Amino acid sequence: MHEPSAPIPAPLTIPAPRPTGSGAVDQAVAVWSALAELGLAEAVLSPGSRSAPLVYALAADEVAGRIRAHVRIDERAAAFTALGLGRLDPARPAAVVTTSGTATAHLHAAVMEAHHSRIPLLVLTADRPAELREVGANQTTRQAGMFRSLVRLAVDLPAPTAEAASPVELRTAVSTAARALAAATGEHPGPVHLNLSFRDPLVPRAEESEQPDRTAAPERIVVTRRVPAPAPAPQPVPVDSRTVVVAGDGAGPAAAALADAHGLPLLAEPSSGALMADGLVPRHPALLREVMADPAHPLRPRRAIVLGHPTLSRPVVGALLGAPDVEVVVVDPHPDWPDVARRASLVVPAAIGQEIPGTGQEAAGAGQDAASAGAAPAAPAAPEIDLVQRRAWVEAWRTAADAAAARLPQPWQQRAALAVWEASGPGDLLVLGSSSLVRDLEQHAGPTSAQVIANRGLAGIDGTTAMAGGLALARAAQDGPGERGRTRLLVGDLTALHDLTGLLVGPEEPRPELDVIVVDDGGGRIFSGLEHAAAPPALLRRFFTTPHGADIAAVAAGLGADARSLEADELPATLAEPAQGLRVLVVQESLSEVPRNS
Ligand SMILES: Cc1ncc(C[n+]2csc(CCOP(=O)(O)OP(=O)(O)O)c2C)c(N)n1
Repeated sequence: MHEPSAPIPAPLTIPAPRPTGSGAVDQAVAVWSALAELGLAEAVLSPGSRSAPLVYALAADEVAGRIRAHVRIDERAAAFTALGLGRLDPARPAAVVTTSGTATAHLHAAVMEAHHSRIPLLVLTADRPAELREVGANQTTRQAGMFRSLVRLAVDLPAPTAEAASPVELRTAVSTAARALAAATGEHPGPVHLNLSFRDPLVPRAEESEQPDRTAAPERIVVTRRVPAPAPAPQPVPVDSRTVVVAGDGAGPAAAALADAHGLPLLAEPSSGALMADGLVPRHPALLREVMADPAHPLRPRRAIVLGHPTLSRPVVGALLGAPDVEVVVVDPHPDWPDVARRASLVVPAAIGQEIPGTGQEAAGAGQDAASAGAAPAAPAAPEIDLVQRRAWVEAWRTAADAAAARLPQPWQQRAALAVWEASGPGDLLVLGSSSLVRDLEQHAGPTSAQVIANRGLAGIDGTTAMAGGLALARAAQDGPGERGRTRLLVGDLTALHDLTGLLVGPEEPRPELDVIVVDDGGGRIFSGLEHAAAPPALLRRFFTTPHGADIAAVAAGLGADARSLEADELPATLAEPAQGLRVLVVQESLSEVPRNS
């Protein structure tokens, strides 16, 4: 028999909502009450009529003050804001609420990112009742189930009775909301979709005098609380002196712990959450390219243990994890583990390293080989002390990585990215956009104690500013005053322009404390470094680089941000200034040479 490991939680109930004269509002009150009871504390709403019951319900006595509301005009910005708001605490996702029709389509990108990044997200879309579907009713489309396999749960909840939701309708809504939250935060975290049909009236109608006796104890509705399964038990993974640990996006401290327990080199992405490891090999991609191009290279690994979601560099994802002589082991508790080269021989939900005996000598040999090639001083060979040999190997990796990185060009954009990286320390949160800057940091940045987050689920350039705003708002709500550092977002100019509505935070809304640093080089630099670099220059420029000629600081200021343009050399000093509110710093190489649309 198993001993119970945790106290049994007490049953959870909410009061049945007081009748409002609108079944839709009654049901919305019940849904919010249940979600609040289960820990949901943030909701992002976009304006619309069909979703009005969810707005009125937020102000109802049963809910008021328990869920913080944020309003965004653009549903895509709303959804990415919710993604950021729910990202720091996997047990407390945020909700996004829209009206019916095309509004729902704008949620799609955030739902995709939430699916691939495994971020809990509650999507609540309002819809018309069955009698108004497929008959040409205004703003009515086939939105039930529209996110298909991207969501962990999709429910098309029928509309409650017009004037008052019945007990079974309320119980159904509450139980569905609880099930949705459990699915979003369960063993495979991600987005869920509740399509809520509302029948007129959509506004509360009851006069105070018509309310039932407010002193009577209301009937209570049970709220299902699902206790999540315990974290999976670690399974042994083979480790030897030629093993490296790869920490992709979101790998977390487990990657650092595994590497350090065995003295292994750790090849970590900036948003891995593992950059504190002793075995970290900063600036590894250029070296890894050399290592994997040479089957006899003294640093060549024979095994890679992968945690998180690696996507950034071809030397890691293609050359290392695709090499026929490298055994790939993946550590991932979810059914959609990453294995791009389809070479993983073992997948475990959590790992504990198990040394393969008899390979200790080779680590010392590798360290000495690399050192004699001018890469690292050899540690004294001490075969009986395995960790000493391993340290020599890690040192050899580090020294060779620095040497390979030093041979690369250092464009001004990269220096700007490093200035932002270096300005971020303990307590700070750095959000990285997709594209070249995150790769610059993977190639050139050192360790950091700042928290680093990026949308690497699908690496979109959409919604990044809104997502960072959500993160900043969540941090402000979590921490006591004065305890948190700054939240910064580092993006390219196309990424910034793509999500301008992410800057649109109305004057009555909670305002994110956020620095948006835009490295404006007049288009997408990334394409010049890919195979398209060989394209005819005019074609590369117009169809890939995509010059825009926009004055981003002026646009951002027009949207209400405290925005300014500055030259790259001014960035370190500007970042060191005490900052407040939503700032946009548009960094250019030289302010006098920026082409503008007239
Ligand atoms: C929504 C979306 N559209 C298109 C892309 C393809 N894409 C990847 S990077 C990029 C250019 C980004 O340019 P910028 O933000 O200026 O960054 P830079 O490359 O200059 O660092 C584009 C269009 C994408 N990732 N996501």
